[in-house]
Amino acid sequence: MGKKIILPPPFKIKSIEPIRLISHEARKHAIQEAWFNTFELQSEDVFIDLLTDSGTSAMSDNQWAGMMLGDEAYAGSKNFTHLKEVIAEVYGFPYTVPTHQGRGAEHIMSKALIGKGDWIPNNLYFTTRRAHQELAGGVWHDVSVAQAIDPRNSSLFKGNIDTKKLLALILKAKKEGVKIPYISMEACVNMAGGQPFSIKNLQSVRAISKKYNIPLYIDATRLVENAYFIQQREKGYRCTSVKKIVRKICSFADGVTVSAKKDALVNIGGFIALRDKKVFQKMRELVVIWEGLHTYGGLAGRDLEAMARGIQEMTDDDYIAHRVGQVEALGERLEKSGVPIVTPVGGHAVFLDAKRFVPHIPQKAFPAQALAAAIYAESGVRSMERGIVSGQHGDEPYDGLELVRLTIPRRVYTREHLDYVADSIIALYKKRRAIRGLKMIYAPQTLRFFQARFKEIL
Ligand code: PLI
Repeated sequence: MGKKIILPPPFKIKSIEPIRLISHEARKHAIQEAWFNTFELQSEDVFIDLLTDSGTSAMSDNQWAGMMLGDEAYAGSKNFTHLKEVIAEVYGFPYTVPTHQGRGAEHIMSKALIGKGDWIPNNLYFTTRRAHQELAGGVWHDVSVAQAIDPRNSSLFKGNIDTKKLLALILKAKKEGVKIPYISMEACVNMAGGQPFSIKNLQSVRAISKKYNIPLYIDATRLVENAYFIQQREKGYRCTSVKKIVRKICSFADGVTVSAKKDALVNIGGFIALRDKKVFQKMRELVVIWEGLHTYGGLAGRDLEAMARGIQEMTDDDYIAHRVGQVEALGERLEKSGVPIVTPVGGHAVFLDAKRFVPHIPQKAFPAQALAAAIYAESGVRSMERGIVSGQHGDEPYDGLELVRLTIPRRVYTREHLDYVADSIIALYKKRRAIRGLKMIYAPQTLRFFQARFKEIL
């Protein structure tokens, strides 16, 4: 048997942006200046930026060409008409509410649907989605499968909802007279490591949603990656295109909220798409107050056009296979060298398991935060903490995941870039005992990970 031929990216590079690696001394100084929080680093000091896949995609020549066709009319932009048509074709929803990004959509949806004291079942949580549910007076409830927070569990669909937990919550809510305004299901659950749900699970959740007359809204921010995993992993979908799977998933939902900054290959943008005309009317009224008119939602006409074209490009089977393949290849290299990661590798990122990478740092000394800072100082690679700093909420006890996310922007880095990332992390793993824990010296009330400040424990 010959060596497996790895296909190169299904695109070539037309425009470049120079990057540079500053000295080790300068990096150590930069991370101290940033209070050991990678969100506070200056982008110029970063060599390879794996902070996020959000808004960091490289747009295609087709998208840039579309930017020149921006219809900047305040009302009724033709780019919005195009966007609506594309969303109806790809996702299958008749009504679209544009927003400036995902959290704008989450804000409008939460305000439109949630009343004080309502319960919202979620498969784990995403930071901004949960924050908006709670700001609207709702109570977040976790109905994810137990495997979601087990970094070593090899289940293929760790993004599934535990239907028993969901049913129990619905029955409890009925008994206590509490309303459940909708079931919230995230595709490729970010905080679990980018883990997908299966169509089979989605169908069971839909059956429950129908039986109890509770709408189902999907966070479809990374739906294409979820659809790709279904194609590769779920029985019966190997020969179905990703585009068809996306449409099938949406056929089981009442609507979606989307941060178009991920799957949809744009630097800014988001939307809600849905079936219910009455709910749409309500959201349309709200969007005018919080985002902008219902035909631009805080975006320029050119942004709407780039988003419409990105949505058309994102379901290309060759593109998505390469995108997820790049993430998997980085994960494989790290895993082969013994670096502890979350498996199976998710769709958008490789997650390092900080509890095993730096076991000498107790959770109260923020192991994932410390590891993200150490990776930057070692290599100039920027990553993100996804552990107790991002996950702990108020006084709630927290004993869940302690991860560092190496997030791969779409169509931006080559195999050489990712080889450098792997080599640097493998080198750091060999001297991991030298990494020190941190002390938190400042934290904002909500979404503290963005701005929290730390000092090294000497
Ligand atoms: O960053 P926004 O406001 O466009 O989107 C918010 C948002 C909603 N849902 C999910 C699953 C997300 O991952 C998400 C944003 N994620 C960011 C910024 C990330 O770095 O993962």
